[in-house]
Amino acid sequence: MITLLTWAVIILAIVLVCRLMKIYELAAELRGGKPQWEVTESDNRMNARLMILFFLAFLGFAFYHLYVFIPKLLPVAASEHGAKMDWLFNFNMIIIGFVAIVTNFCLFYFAFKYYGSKKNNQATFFVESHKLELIWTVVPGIVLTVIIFLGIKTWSDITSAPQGENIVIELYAKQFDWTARYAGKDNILGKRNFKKITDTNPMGLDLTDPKGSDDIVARNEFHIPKGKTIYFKLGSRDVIHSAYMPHFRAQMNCVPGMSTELHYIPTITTDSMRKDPQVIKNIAEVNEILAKKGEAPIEFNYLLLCNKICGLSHYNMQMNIIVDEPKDYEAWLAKQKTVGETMKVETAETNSAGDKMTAEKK
Ligand SMILES: [Cu+2]
Repeated sequence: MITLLTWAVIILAIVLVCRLMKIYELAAELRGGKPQWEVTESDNRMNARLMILFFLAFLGFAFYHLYVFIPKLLPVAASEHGAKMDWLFNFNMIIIGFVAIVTNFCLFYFAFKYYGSKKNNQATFFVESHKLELIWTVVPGIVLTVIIFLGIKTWSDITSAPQGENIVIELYAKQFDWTARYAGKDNILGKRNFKKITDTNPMGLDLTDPKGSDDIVARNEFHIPKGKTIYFKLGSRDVIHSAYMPHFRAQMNCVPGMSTELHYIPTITTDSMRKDPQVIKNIAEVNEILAKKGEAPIEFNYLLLCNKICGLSHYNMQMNIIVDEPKDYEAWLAKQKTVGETMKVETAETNSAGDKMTAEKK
């Protein structure tokens, strides 16, 4: 409410200043000053100086925000290809930034230099210059080709099937949560079929598929080992979701009825990332805000988020990713139950519940 009132006051103040200026001009005209429509050389000079002032203010504003917000961006990339993506991003931003500054400087500087004046400072006029046209076509052409080539190469490295040993994990999305399924000892995921979806089998796992019995299903959080290739297969049960793992610079759509994939090699464990100075600082800032709200503090975690607006609880569709040292990962994995084991327990439970009901009916 206070924000709304503040904006209302600012807008009213601007309207008031405009009306006062109008009254001032009309009064000046009545006193025999210059008519409103007449633009003098000093008006032009004033506007020319304002052009330069605007350019400098704009530049200052932009750099100030870069200075304030860059430290709040994501910490260092936690995957091998993430470092390449960051390099590519910075490379693009430097080119875009350089071109934006140069073109804006020219725009405002020429408006300043050639302001309307009786002095002879007219710009040179020429109809065409093939040489100039060639330069401004060929140079951007070459730069864009380099950018696109590097982008396509990095993209295909990430999305093509990985070379050598890897750990297959399926990320299964539904409104509104994630399930991770490890392919188990055989590293092959068992089949799933939407017709087999039930309350106890929300992924629709095909329990008759022998390849699926060693699969491991993880909810709430999933672990991956540092330094190993993780080969993600992505699926969705209902609408399009998008698996977004910002710390690893990875994102891919999850589309119902088809399987998409991507892979990466994690390079920093969760424990080491928690010791990163930028992470410590940013988490401290978040915890300060939480403390003011009377909420419990949080710890840094890598996240799997949904990055496709998929419905009402989309904002809350997330899962923690824990990057372990390989031996800790093996220890965690050894403690997990396979689909064969859990489904047997659940089937037994359902059967015994069913028996109970039949018994009660009798
Ligand atoms: Cu979503």
